[in-house]
Amino acid sequence: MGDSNCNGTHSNKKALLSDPQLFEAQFDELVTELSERDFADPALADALARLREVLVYNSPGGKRNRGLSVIGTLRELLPPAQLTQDTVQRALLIGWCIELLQAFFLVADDIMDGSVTRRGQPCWYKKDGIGLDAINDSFLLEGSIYRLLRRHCRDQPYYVRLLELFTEVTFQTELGQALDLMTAPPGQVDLNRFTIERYKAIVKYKTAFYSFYLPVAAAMYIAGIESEVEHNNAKNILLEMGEFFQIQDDYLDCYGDPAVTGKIGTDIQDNKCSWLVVTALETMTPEQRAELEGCYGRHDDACVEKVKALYNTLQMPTLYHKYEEESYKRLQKLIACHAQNLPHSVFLNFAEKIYKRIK
Ligand code: DMA
Ligand code: MG
Ligand code: MG
Ligand code: MG
Repeated sequence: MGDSNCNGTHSNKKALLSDPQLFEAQFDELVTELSERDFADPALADALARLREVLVYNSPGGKRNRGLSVIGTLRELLPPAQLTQDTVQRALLIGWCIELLQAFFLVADDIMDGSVTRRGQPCWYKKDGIGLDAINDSFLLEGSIYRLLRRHCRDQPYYVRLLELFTEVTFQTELGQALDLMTAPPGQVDLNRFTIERYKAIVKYKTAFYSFYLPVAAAMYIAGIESEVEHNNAKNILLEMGEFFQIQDDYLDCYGDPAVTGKIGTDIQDNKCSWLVVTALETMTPEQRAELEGCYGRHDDACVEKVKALYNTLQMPTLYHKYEEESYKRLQKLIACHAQNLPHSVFLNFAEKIYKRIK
């Protein structure tokens, strides 16, 4: 998924742009389409201006990995001759739909997690005059996905598959968020809840489906690959990658640099079933467990510092880096035996992007 995807026809200037450049270039058009073209009723002007504002505030600043991997995967699946300009534009558009799905989840997630910053700016609900109206804004972001898919893909043979994929993955993510929230009731610390089994269920559903399976499955449907066996093979590998990705997210919540990640961690305060707490519990003494019981899940800065000090005593960064190495090796094996008919590059490109990331 490099920057040199200048596919053929040099007569068209657009063909000289890289996928990330084409992707960014599509955004303004998409905002205009959603906020100006669809509804002619002047009575809606204020609401559509709000939609524009929501889109513009909550879409930029991310890494774009999810959105760009639709076209990235498609380029691995189809020979260049079959990749017409239209197909490329449609794959980018579907990529934007995944970015919108992500924006929808994040606006809501930040409210539920009581977060302060996202992508280096205040969370949308934290802005003056927004507050819990952000809930409806998250619905607008979700609804925008289906307006775009309808306008751009309804005549495609894969349209229904794509709709089912987006709705299914959305529901899986919502179930995952439900597990995440139920396992972290505010003010009720119960370390017995934090098992590795519960952890794996949470991250599979809240992160892996939408972040990893969704973009690849979408590209597979565009390329005409519908077989359940093929999709399950891909899912196997991608859910494993998704699990690792969330483990990284949990690690970075505590050990990342907010200037780089763009967000300030809240997992300790929020009583979250994070990889750090689950793993730390496996190695700590009963005394340390009692100490943790007293300071986890509290919004008091001194308590948070105590938890972090305990993580350091238990050498969590070292354990994490060990885990990262092992996970990388496991993944390489999984790709070697499960990728089957799919090009290994589809998965290797992904792996390259996520391992050793710092944001
Ligand atoms: C992310 O979980 C899951 C979704 C569906 C947004 P999280 O709360 O750990 O994410 P973040 O660290 O980005 O707030
Ligand atoms: Mg969060
Ligand atoms: Mg969350
Ligand atoms: Mg997190």
